[in-house]
Amino acid sequence: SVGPAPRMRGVISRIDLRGNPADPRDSLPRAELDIASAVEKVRPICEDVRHRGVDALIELGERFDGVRLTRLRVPQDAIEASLRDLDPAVRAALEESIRRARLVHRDQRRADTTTRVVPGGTVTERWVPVDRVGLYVPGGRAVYPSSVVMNVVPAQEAEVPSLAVASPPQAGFGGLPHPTILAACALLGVDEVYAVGGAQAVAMFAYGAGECARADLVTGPGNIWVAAAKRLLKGVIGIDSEAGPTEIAVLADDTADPGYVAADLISQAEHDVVAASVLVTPSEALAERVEAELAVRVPATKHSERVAEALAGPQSGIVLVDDLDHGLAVVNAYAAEHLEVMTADARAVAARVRNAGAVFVGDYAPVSLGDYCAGSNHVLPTGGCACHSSGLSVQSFLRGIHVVDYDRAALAEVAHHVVALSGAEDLPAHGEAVTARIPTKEQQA
Ligand code: HSO
Ligand code: ZN
Repeated sequence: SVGPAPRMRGVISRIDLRGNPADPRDSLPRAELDIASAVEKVRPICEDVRHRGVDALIELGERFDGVRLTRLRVPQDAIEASLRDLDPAVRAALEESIRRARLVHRDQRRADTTTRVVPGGTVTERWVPVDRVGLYVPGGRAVYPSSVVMNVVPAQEAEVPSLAVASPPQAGFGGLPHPTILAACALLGVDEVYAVGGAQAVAMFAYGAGECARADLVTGPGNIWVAAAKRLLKGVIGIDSEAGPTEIAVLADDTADPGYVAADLISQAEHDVVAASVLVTPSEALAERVEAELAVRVPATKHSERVAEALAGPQSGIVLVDDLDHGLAVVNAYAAEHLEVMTADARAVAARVRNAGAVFVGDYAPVSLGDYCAGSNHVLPTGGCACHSSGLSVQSFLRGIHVVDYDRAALAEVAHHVVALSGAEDLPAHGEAVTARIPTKEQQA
């Protein structure tokens, strides 16, 4: 990095970009994840699943999850039992989360469009769901029934006809995936669930194995091995994104409540020691007050060690900027997975954000609302990918098929242009496919 050296004061470092007109990209904190070398490690695993199918999956489950299964598919009665045993408050919350996500995702469905290019010549873009999707749900420290909701709801609203979930077997639960994962599947009406985790789950969906037919697309978060398998098998199977560690950026001025800012920075740091929490502010006074809040709140939170490590890491920091315009340039360069805007006239400032997975406007839209119950999706581009990619949506499960429908007169009208372009590209047989139908004047003579 060519930027100013970060200074550590207390729980989080400070990066002073004031009076620094250079491209902020070079000075912003961001961890690098070495997926490329993980790809080499998962390659033999994926090959093994490809060639030996279920036998390989059973051996890999024993090796990586410490459970030797006789059947990978979770029996229907185990899925139903998990729902019966689910805490009623959690059940009610999941139901509300599902209801809100359905409202939002249903509205995302695109209508087919038909364009009449000329009389007798139309192009229709028809949106068709993929035939089958595999949804990966992690099961280590991160047991997130909310992620089941965020993956399954858009797939269902896209009307994907066949949908399966894979989640690692848990030794503590008789080799089944975590019961809250199974309960979320039950609430969503998902009955095809496999106790398979990690890179091998991605390979199972890509190649098919035993009862699990191959899928066209795999979505869902995961650790570095899952990300590596997605990168390796992309092409064999479609993927959503590689989903790196969670990030929150907050753009705030001196009108922001430092307690809210600190709580939100901590909330995403709670995910992982490599999670990123970044505050961008033109206000040194706010920076100081947020640091003071962090000093009180970090030791008091349940996962304080993990949070402290994430906040102290090189991927987190408080970035001081000249003014809000500079702040916007910085957050746009950073392209955070989640961006909160807590400034005067937050809505107008948020409207100027160009790069972010999701934007949270004002004091009452913390990221954790979006994680669970806003109706928005929480599977979002990380690692700066928000400058070219979107979060998961109904669109992620659809393909646009162009349907070209021209009658003879419409083809005849444009025939000479096709012939001219085919000649220019030295592909005369392209033109001949047209003149076979519509003889040229010379052919007619
Ligand atoms: N913030 C995470 C999603 C999540 N949070 C799941 C809690 N549970 C990545 O967007
Ligand atoms: Zn979260």
